[in-house]
Amino acid sequence: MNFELAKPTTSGIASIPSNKASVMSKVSLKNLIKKHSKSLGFDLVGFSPIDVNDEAFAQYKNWLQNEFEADMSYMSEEARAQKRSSADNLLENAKTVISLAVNYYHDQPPLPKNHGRIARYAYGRDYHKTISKNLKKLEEFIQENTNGKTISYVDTGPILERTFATQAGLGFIGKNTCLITDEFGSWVFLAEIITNLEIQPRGPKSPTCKKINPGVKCGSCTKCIDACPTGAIKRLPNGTYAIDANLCLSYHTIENREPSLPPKIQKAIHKTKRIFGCDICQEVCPHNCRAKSAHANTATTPKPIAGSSLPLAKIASLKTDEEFTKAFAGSPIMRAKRKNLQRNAGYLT
Ligand code: B12
Ligand code: SF4
Ligand code: SF4
Repeated sequence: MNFELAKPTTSGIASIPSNKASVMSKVSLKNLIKKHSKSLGFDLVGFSPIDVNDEAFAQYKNWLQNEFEADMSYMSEEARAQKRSSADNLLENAKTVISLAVNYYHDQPPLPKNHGRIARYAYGRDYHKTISKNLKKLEEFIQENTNGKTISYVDTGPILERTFATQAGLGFIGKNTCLITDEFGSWVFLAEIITNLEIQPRGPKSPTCKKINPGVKCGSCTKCIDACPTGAIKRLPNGTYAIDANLCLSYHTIENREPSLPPKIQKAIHKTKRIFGCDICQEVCPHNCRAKSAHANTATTPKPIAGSSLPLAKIASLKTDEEFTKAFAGSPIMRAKRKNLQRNAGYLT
C-alpha cells in the first residue's frame, strides 16, 4: 500500500505562554502524548531517534537491488529512496519519531458463493483519511503544549514505517515482513509524527498473549512462507526475508495497472479468491492469536463500504466510473479503479 502522493500535514511553531513550555518536563510531555494519543484512538505509541538503523536501511536497498518493488517507482526513485535513511530528511532539525499503531482486526465471515474476498484493511473508510484526521489533532495537541514543530505521515511519505515502529519498541518484524505487536499481532496500521522536540526513546512493553511466549519471535516457523500462494516471501542470502512484489497478490490486485495480470497470478487469484489485497501470510501467523476485534465495540464499528467480500455480479454491473465512485467513495477500493477491480474479479469465474 502507498499513498505517497498525498500531502503530509505540516504544522508550525505554536504561540503558547512561555511559562507553559518551561513547566513541561520531557517526561511529562511523553506521558501526555501517550495519554492523548490513546484518547484519539491510537492503540500503541512509542518514541525513537530519527535515524534508521544501518541494517534496516541496507535491507531496503537490498530489496531495491533485487527489483522487488515491481512497478512502484515511488519506492525506487533515487531522491526519495535516500530520504528514507533518516527522519531528518523530512523535518529540519528533527529529534524524535513518534510511532503510532491502530488495531484494525475483525473476523471475516466465510466467503459467500460468487463473492471475492476483500483484505481486512479495506473493510470501511480508508484508513489514510481516518488516521490523518487524528494525527492532525495529536499534532495540534503537541503544539499547544510545547513550541515544537511537527510533520506526520500515514503511509503517505518516504519513510520506513515498520522500521521506525520496531525502533520505537512497538513490535518486531516477522518473516512475512509485517510489524508484529505483542498486543494485536500484525493487524495494525502504522503512522508517525516527526518532531524537533527531544523525547526519550521507547517505553516499556506489556506482553499480553497467553498462547505465545512473548520472547519468541519467528524461530523455526515458516507458516507464512508455506501458505503464500505465489512464493512471494523470499529468504535473502543474509538470512533475512523480503516480499517480492512481482509475485505478491496484494501488489497485483491493488497497484498493478496492466489490463491483464501474469498467468501465475491469475491462477492464484482464482484459487484464493482474493480480489483486493491479501491477508494470507497474516491469517496463518501464530502470533495473530493476539488479534483483538477492533469492531468489538458496536459504537465505534466502522460502517462497511466494501466490507469483507463483494458479490462478483455487483462488480461486473458497474458500467461507468461514476457508478464505481458512487459505490466505493471513501474506501481504499478506489485506489484499484473500476477496470482493475473488474479485471481481478474476472479471474474468479
Ligand atoms: C510498498 C508497500 C507495500 C508493497 C511491498 C510490501 C513489502 N513487504 O515491502 C505491497 C503492495 C506488496 C504491500 C502489501 C501490503 N501492505 Co503495504 N506498504 C508498503 C509501504 C508503502 C512501503 C514498504 C516498504 O518500504 N517496503 C520495502 C521493504 C524493504 O521495507 P519494509 O517491508 O518496511 O521492511 C523494513 C523493515 O521490516 C526492516 N527489516 C525487515 N527485515 C529485517 C531484518 C533485519 C535484521 C533488520 C535490521 C531490519 C529488517 O527493514 C526493512 C527496510 O527498512 C508501507 C508504508 C511505509 N511507508 O512504510 C506499507 C505498509 C508496510 N503496508 C501495510 C499493509 C497493511 C500491507 C498489507 C497487509 C495490505 C494487504 N492486506 O494487502 C500487505 C502485506 C504484505 C506483506 N506481507 O508485506 C502496513 C503494514 C503494517 C504492519 N503491521 O506491518 C504499512 C506499514 C502501511 C501502514 N501505514 O500501515 N505493501
Ligand atoms: S500478501 Fe499474500 S501474496 Fe503477498 S506475501 Fe502475503 S501471502 Fe503472499
Ligand atoms: S507465520 Fe511464522 S514465520 Fe511467518 S511471521 Fe508468523 S511466526 Fe514468523
